[in-house]
Amino acid sequence: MSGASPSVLRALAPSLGHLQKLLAEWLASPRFYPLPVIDEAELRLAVEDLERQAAAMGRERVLLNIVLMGGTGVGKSTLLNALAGASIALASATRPTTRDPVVYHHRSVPIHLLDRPLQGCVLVQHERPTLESKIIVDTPDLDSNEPANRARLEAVLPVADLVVYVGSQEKYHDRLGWELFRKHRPRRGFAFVLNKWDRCQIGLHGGGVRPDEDLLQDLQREGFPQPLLFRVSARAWAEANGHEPNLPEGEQFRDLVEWLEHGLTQREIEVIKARGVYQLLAQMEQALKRVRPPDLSEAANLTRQLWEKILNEEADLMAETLLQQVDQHGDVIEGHFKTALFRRFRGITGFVLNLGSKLRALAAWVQSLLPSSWMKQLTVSSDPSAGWTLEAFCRSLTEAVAEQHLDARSQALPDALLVAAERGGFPILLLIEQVQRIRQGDWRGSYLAVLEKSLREVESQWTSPRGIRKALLKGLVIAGEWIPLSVFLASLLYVLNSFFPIFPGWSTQQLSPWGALFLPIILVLLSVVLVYIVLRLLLPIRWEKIRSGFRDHLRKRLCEKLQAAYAEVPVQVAQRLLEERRRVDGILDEVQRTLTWLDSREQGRDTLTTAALWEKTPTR
Ligand SMILES: Nc1nc2c(ncn2[C@@H]2O[C@H](COP(=O)(O)OP(=O)(O)O)[C@@H](O)[C@H]2O)c(=O)[nH]1
Ligand SMILES: [Mg+2]
Repeated sequence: MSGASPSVLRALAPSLGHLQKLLAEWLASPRFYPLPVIDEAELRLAVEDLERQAAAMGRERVLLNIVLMGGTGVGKSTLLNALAGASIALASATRPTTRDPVVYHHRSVPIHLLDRPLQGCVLVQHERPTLESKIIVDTPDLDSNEPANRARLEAVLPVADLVVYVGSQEKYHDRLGWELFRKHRPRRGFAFVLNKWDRCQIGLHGGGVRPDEDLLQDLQREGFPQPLLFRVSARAWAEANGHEPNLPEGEQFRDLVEWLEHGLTQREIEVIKARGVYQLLAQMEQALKRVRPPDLSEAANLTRQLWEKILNEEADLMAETLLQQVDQHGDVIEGHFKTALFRRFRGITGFVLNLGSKLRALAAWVQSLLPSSWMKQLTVSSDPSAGWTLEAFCRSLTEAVAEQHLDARSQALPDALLVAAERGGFPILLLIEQVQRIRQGDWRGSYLAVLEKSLREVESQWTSPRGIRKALLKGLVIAGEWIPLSVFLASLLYVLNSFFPIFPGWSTQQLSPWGALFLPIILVLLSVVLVYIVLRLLLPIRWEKIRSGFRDHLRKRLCEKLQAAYAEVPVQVAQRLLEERRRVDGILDEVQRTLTWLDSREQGRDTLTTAALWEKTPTR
């Protein structure tokens, strides 16, 4: 990274603006894949940063924010006063004090061009042309007992392009300061001031560890092989009043001023800005990679397979449970099927076969007319035509089974599915909500529908059969219509012939009047009984026979219900994640394109400045 020219920065502005928009839109849109709080906070900060940088880079003059940061009493304010050559920042031995950051800037910089967090600070203007594009900020102590001070510092740090970390002989590696340094160094350049150099001298002659060397070693360990470090006696300069102060050996305030005024050329400023943007983008790249939803297509397929197996087994078990309950009412179902079958018959056979149910309907009607006290004495039959409906029958069955078994099973099923998902490598956190919602569905209603539908399916199989059974039934229906009628007509003729011989050749016995009356009836009934016997023999309706077909239907329907509810969930979730992943990839591509472009512009050359101000460990 080096040699960023204004044209580079200006060319960067639209890309940053575009990225900011993409990122902000994505953060504002509803997301299925959860974003860790820390990453979300980082990306939100990045949005602000991008907006700020895009605006700053689009301008004619690029400004550099230099923020003095350090523990309480190290002499930051004294240093700013020394730099300003006047007492502009309150420096004192008594603390803690609440104070606003002091912003030292050139007169030509209008307030609205200062970054927003700086606009509300104490603003001190100067007319030094060598500091025209540099804004120096004295901040409240980072280890202040006053939370408000810390908050003020935290508000200013994000807009720092360059941090001057100020320490003193007794305080240059305190925990809080070092933490802040570590937090911000990937994003900002760092220079170091070891203040109160006059005091350090005392230690030097005592033969102890030199604080400057100790600090340099610490910084080397942190990845700064050649940090920019100034040994300074700020108080001496602040109190000098234009006179030459009495300075300890190796004091470097002049070097610090020289660097600030002349070392940080416009070109250097731009390098630092470009580097800052580069670091911002590199961090965004890392954050986006972290929050990129995973591709779970394979895990979803595997999980679906595992689920299908579980759902099949579950359907089998549920079907068996329902079947056991239905078994207890096999006779009712037989009766219902028979009634339905009998309805196919017409003529005399139809009349006789359906007589039973007609009588029962009549009985039920009469019953409904009787006072209720009487009703109790008359047993209410579970018969298919007197107020009995398949729906009500199924409902009471379902409710009984649900209470005993099915409810518990439907509650436990999702847990089994989630365990299997884990085995399939699918993060269950992504499934819990969906699965929970399905679990809370109206499962009793589903079981009822399945039971009723299955019963109706077998009913139609048995009462409207196909193939050879269809032909048989058709034959029987025809036989049932014509045989009794023919028998009736034949017996009528026979009876008539016995009284008035119409056919002289047909020898008939003399019939008694009773015989003449009953013979046709008996013969007709016998023929109906015959049809009925043949019907029972050829198309028997017995629960044991109905049962296995019914079980198959039940299994199939239950399986369909369970599969429809659950099986697709992993794949759907994976698909959703893929869509979100594509969106993140879109932003990531944009970030990487910009980084590559910056790389190509900078041709990987480090200037002395960036080598010193930035840690060595590459962030990308
Ligand atoms: N001996 C010595 N004392 C200093 C020096 N610079 C600042 N001080 C004193 O350190 C105390 C804290 O200074 P101040 O600027 O308020 O520190 P801040 O909290 O970092 O802003 C004051 O009493 C200063 O006079 C220095 O170079 N040498
Ligand atoms: Mg101060």
